Amino acid sequence: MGIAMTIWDQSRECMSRDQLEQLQLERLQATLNRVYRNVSFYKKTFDRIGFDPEDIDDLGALSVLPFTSRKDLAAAYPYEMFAVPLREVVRIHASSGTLENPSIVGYTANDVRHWQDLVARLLTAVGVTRDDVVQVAFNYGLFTGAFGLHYGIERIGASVVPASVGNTRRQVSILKDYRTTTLVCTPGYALRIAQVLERMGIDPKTLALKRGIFGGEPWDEQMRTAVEQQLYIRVYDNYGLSEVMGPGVAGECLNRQGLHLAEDHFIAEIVDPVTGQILPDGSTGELVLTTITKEAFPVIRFRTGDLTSLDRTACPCGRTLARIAGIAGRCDDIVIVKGVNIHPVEVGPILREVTGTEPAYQLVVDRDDAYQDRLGIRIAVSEALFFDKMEKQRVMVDRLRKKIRDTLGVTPDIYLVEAASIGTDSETAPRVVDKRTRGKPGA
Ligand code: DLL
Repeated sequence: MGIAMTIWDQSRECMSRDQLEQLQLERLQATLNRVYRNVSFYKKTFDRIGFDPEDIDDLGALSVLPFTSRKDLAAAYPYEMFAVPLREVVRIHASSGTLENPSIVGYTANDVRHWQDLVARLLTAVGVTRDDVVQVAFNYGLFTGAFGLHYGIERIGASVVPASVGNTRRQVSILKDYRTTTLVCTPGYALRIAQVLERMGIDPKTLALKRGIFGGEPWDEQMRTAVEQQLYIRVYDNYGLSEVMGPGVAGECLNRQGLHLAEDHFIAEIVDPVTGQILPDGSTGELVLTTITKEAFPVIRFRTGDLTSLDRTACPCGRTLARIAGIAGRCDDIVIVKGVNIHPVEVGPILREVTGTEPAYQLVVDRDDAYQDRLGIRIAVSEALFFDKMEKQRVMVDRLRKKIRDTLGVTPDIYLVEAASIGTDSETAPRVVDKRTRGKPGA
């Protein structure tokens, strides 16, 4: 197979740095003008610092602009950040968080076309062609993962099987009977599928499955090895986030030495999460992304909260696009459990609703032996709450577990603990203890 067949868009993915930077500058200028004219948040921000989008004549000037945070997006709920009228929006998604005001994101017809192309790139980069049968085991819904990958798969002419999530035995039957060659889901769910496959007594060597393309949650080399060994496949990492687009932002090629970032659509910076200072290539810091082609939902210097580093050296695959290292963790307090982004502060109101008081609490996230995420919630017992009547206590714990499952989408283990073990109040105790390993895939 020649190189041309493994690169979806050679004219873009293999540009020289000079050409790429020229394209980035033109697109950045257009984007800054668009947001200044159409998004009041950016008009105010630019006016405040006396920035005129007409003045920008080199990429370095981007660094004078303030960051955009998730808080800014939440404050713009639902549509204030949109840069086009709703009648031009053809698709709406939301971040998988369940915060009261999640980020609602929109796409114009052009945005959707670009999205399909960027997903087609990352699929092609790991060898997917029209001969493949690709099973998408992401939740079809507001989450960008399923629909984002789905249309990219169709774009390259492969057969997409929109299996969605849940009912893992059925998932396994589809894998076997439909002769799936490529599995697309979170790494955690792939391991769950492997577990069920074994329980059903199916030998993975008898399947047509060749590769897995996983993303949407943090994982590490250990998980990659585990799933490769259990399913007899090659596994690739891909990264994205709804605020910026969804999947398609970055993905590994066959070399698996970092994830190629679609720099012709997004400008990446790595900053010190505390000071906001730009860090040199190779240093690990917070990834900051600016969209330069998005029409409906452009973001300028968006702080992703994800820790990684940038590598602009040439990749043996021939692509010139910079690579980010596999995500090493997050630098804010969002925690991703089973692919669901949880803001720890969301748990407080649920506890209040069910118990009538506001106990101190702490989230403890871990992985079991089969690499399945577990969410534990440690709640401080007090006189007012969880008095000594065992029966009442049990009923309350059950109600809490159900309420949290219904609200957050993840069923927690509830532990009642001495207040002292998590600090006397929730202000002083860390809200999240993440015990999962934080290795980086591809690092
Ligand atoms: O998870 C988009 C996506 C879906 C990407 C499917 C890839 C595959 P959100 O729900 O907005 O969107 O969550 C985005 O998930 O900021 C990261 O913290 C985390 N994340 C996504 N991909 C990876 C990855 C989608 N490959 C948030 N490795 C991001 C580590 C990831 N973390």
